[in-house]
Amino acid sequence: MTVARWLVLVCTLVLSAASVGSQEAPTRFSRAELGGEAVEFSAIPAGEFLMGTDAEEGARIQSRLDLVVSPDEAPMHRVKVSAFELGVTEVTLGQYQAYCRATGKEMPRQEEWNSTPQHPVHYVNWDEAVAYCAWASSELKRQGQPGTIRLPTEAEWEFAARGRDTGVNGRARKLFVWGDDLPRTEAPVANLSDARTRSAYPKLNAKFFFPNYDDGYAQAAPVGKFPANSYGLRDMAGNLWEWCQDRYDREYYARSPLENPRGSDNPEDGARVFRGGSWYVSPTSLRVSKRNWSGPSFRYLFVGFRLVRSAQP
Ligand SMILES: [Ca+2]
Repeated sequence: MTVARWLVLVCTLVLSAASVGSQEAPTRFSRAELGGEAVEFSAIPAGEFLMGTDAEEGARIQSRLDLVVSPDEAPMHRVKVSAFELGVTEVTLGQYQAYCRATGKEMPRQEEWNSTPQHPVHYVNWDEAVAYCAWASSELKRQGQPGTIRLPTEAEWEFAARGRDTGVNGRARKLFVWGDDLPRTEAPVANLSDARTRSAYPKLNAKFFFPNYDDGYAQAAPVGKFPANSYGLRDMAGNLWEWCQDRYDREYYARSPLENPRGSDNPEDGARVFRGGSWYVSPTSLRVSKRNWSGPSFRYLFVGFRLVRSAQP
């Protein structure tokens, strides 16, 4: 065998091994019964990713797509998260009604267009979302099931939303959950503030709309109507903003720990983070790095939540 043929053979074997090694493990799904309502979870493996957006990337995004990147998304930084499970969808009206039936809590008001059991529950504030999680954890315990239920940390949320495009170890990094391009009516990717929303809210400021797009919904959509990301998660972009457990600090990324950051521990940082954009915003706020926040008693028609099941409380 010539040296050249030997080199070709070695290179072929190495590439084959790399190819086998790069095959992704299939996503594992599980279910919990909470108050008689099934909740589906996707297993998110432990991993590392690049969180946030720095000024340089922000300038590129602004010049290419005319989208505004907030300074609180910088610096871009590496984060490691432990494995956890994340709800495949936002918590639905049906699931929240089961909680209210089981506990005697009052159902928050819902808009008439958000009225089926498969719509995501809205008008739930952070305190109420945390109370739901505490009840759900006690349900698991009563059933002899492992783990606790809680809100995702902001880092867990962004890691899961990015899917396998982590931006580290040679992997791609994407602007949106679905990729790098703006949504198109021909292939809807998320429920955001589109031409239908503009018709329904003609007095709203034009900056809230993306009028060249029609995703089929003027307001919130039933959960799971748009394509899943690589972990099988639905509506990580759009539909409703989703509460995270973290206290918001606009400068937190500059001092965030590498492993499992949990947000500010300063009680004076009273606001809590929510993520993901909603049916009420344009693509600027649907970027996967976008941060938003409000006080824990804030409730509105564009905020809901999603559950984590985890061994870590
Ligand atoms: Ca829409």
